[in-house]
Amino acid sequence: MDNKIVLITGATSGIGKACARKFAKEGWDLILNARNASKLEKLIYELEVEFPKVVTWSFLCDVRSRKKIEASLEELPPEWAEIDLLINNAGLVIGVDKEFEGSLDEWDIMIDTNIKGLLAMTRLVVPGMIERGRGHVINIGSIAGDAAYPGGSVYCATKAAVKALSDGLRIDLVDTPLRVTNIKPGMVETNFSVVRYRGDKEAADNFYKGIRPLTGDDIAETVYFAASAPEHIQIAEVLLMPTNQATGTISYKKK
Ligand code: NDP
Ligand code: 8X3
Repeated sequence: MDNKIVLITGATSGIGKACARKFAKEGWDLILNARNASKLEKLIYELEVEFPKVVTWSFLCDVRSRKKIEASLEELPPEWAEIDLLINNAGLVIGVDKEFEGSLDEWDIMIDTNIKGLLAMTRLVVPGMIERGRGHVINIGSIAGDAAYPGGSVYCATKAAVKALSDGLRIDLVDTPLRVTNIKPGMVETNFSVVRYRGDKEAADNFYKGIRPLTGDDIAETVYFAASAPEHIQIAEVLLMPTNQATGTISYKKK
C-alpha cells in the first residue's frame, strides 16, 4: 500500500471520528477501532460517501479486552500491518464524584480504558514500528492530566498517567526515529460530557454554557499538525483549550 496507515481507537465519535475524517481527507488509509458495530458501519458509510477514495480496515473490540486487541492486530493482513501512526484516543470520564464517594466499578472502567487500553495498544503496535524504523504514537491526554479539579480525581489521575506513559515511551524510543506526542485538550464538545453526566444531556449542555468549546475537528487539526511535522521535529505535547477556559479546573471557566 502506498499511503500511510493510521490506526485510531474509539473512532466512532467526537475526536476519534474527526481524526478519521481528517486523515481520510489527507489521503491516509485508516484502521478504525470501535466497540459498537452499528456506529462503526455508519462511520465507514459516511467516510465512503464523503471521501470516495478512502481505504479502511476496521476491528470491533473494547480496548479493555487485551486478548481481543491482540487477536485483532494479529489478524491484520500484511498490507495493513505496517502502521505508521497509532492514535490512542478511546477514553471516557464517568461521574463528578468525590474520591471518597464515587463508584469503584466506574473507576475501574476509566482506569482500564484510559490507561490499560492505551498501554496495551502501545505495547502491541510499537515493536513493529521499531522493526520498520518508522512510526508515531499520538496519545489523546488532557488538560485534566496537568492538575486535579473538583469531581475529577480519578479521571485526572488517568490522564496524568497518559502524560507519564507518553513521556516514558519518548524516553524509551529516544535512540529510534519514532516519535511520541501527548495532545492535551481542554473542553471539547463531543459525547464526552454526556457520558460524564451519565446520559444527562441537559447537564452536559450546561457544562459548555457561556463559552465556545473546542470541536473534535479542532483537535483533529492539531493531531494532523503533529503527525505531518517534518521527521526531525517531535511535537512532544500540545495543550489547547477554548479562549474562555483558563485552567483544567472546570469550575474556573467563564461564568
Ligand atoms: P466521545 O465520547 O465523543 O468519544 C469517545 C470514543 O471512545 C467513542 O467512540 C467511544 O465509543 C470510544 N470508547 C470509549 N470506551 C471505549 C473502549 N473501552 N473501547 C473502545 N472504544 C471506546 O468523547 P471524545 O471524543 O471527547 O473523547 C476522546 C478522547 O479525548 C478521550 O480519551 C477523552 O478522555 C479525551 N479528551 C476529551 C476531551 C473533551 O472535552 N471532550 C478533553 C480532553 C481529552 P462508543 O461511542 O461506543 O462509546
Ligand atoms: C476533559 C477536559 O476540561 O473537560 O479531558 O475536564 S475537561
